Amino acid sequence: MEELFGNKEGLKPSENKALQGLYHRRVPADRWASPELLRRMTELSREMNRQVGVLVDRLGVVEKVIVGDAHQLFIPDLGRQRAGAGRFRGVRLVHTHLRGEALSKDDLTDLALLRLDGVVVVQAKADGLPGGTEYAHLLPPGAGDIWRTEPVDPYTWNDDFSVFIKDLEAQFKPSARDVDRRDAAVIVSVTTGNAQAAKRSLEELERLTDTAGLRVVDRVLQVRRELDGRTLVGAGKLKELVVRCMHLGAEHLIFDQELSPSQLRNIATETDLKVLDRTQLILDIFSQRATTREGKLQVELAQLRYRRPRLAIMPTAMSRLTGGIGGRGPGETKLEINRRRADERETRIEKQLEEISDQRAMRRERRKRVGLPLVAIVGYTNAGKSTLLNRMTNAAVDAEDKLFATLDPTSRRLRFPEEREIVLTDTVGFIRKLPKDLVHAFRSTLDESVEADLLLVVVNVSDDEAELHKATVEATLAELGAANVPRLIVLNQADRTHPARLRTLALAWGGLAVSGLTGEGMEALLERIEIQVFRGGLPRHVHPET
Ligand SMILES: Nc1nc2c(ncn2[C@@H]2O[C@H](COP(=O)(O)OP(=O)(O)OP(=O)(O)O)[C@@H](O)[C@H]2O)c(=O)[nH]1
Ligand SMILES: [Mg+2]
Repeated sequence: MEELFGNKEGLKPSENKALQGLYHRRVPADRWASPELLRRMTELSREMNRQVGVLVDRLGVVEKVIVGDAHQLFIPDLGRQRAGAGRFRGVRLVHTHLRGEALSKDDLTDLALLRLDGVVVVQAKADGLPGGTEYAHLLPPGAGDIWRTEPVDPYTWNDDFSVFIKDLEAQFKPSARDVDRRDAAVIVSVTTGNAQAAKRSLEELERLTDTAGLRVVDRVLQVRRELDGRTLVGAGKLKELVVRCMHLGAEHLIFDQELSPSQLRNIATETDLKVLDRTQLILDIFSQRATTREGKLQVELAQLRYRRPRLAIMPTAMSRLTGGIGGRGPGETKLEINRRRADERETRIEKQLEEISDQRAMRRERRKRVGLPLVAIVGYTNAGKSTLLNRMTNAAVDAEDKLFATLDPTSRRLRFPEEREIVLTDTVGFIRKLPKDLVHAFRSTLDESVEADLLLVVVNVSDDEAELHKATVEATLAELGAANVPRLIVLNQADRTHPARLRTLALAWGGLAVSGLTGEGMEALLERIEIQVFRGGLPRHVHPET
């Protein structure tokens, strides 16, 4: 016996059996529905005073029979089975209405959110025969509207369904001109505040998405008076987003705001898309880029912590919620484990990280004993920290126009006249809304900056957002407990900054203008470092050699 779906409460055994009988009906593959099927459905519907529906697949087979009450019908969970990005579900819903209602908002929502091939509604007349009939389907990109409805005569309706659906899907397919084969993503920001700031942050999210290996195909910014507690964006917007993703062949929906565990769950289950937030994206980038054992452990720890509350709320669907991007990264396979194992793993990593951190501290001690002051290069991601290290020490650290190019800090010795030396360390960049767990997971790496004798705070002053970047860096340093470490502001990328702006900022911040790329200002910078470290009183940790 095939299973019946929906609201089965109060169904008599005979009614149950009659409904089961619908599983034996077949629709010709090239028809939306057959007059016989429609008639049987309206008949049953009228007898039971309930809506009756069937999901029909592309071969014309009745996949599911659903029963509702007099007013509505709930479609059961259809799982994630779809032919692919930008494709439809492969089933259409055919169902009855009892009170002459036209296609309802619910029907159209199902159409969009479930990506049904189409929805057919047929009125069950008082005598049990089919009355007014209508169908609806989603519209391809550029049609101006999300969907279209069309009335038909249930007795003579002979539109070719298989041709129709093939055409429609072809119009939904991302164009073949697209040579970029990376997975497509739609990025979204919802704000109750300043739209301009949100837009900038969204632009940054686009760069992050790109770094993570996804292709941004659309950006959506919604300004709302209030955030929606359930799904962050409103219900209408969410529906639009799903259709947008379908039009563009995007499987990923990425939010600039951190989603609460329940928001993540709600959006993921309602849209059937891979849902990520900024935090998860950053974690994903980190997991792709970490190379040292320490870096990998740190990322895994942060991922475990991010996932824990989400694991609790949705224990069975973890891979779907937090599979990240293609499930890459060091910790990825281990993340499928259950919660208890996750806790154990977390404790183990914390211990291992402690050991590594101790070794690091010992190395620092040793350096201090031999009298080597430590200078750390800190700053917003992509500010030019690694370029500066390379320029100053002839190192060959990877420097590129990418967010988070550096994850594992590199240290180099730098000689000054009179046999004096410092150790110069490159560090992980900071970013706005940097997840707290990540900051803490990277504690041991970032301790390099906390314990430094001098911080070179590198700011890319050619960026419109330089002020915000600097403030973000200061805030993160304070969070790390490095608020009181002496610092030198480095106004980097001077070569492509307007001189007037350069002067204003240099005055305001008391910093030095340089270019890591051209080397301009380098001598002055070295001199300032020398003065601060060797002449402006002894470095914090260096004891006089008597
Ligand atoms: N024009 C110009 N470009 C620069 C300068 N300094 C760095 N860049 C460029 O900016 C980009 C980022 O430089 P990186 O040195 O990788 O920046 P970073 O701060 O180490 O970045 P992360 O490690 O990703 O946080 C690269 O494309 C550099 O070539 C500069 O002074 N002038
Ligand atoms: Mg770098």
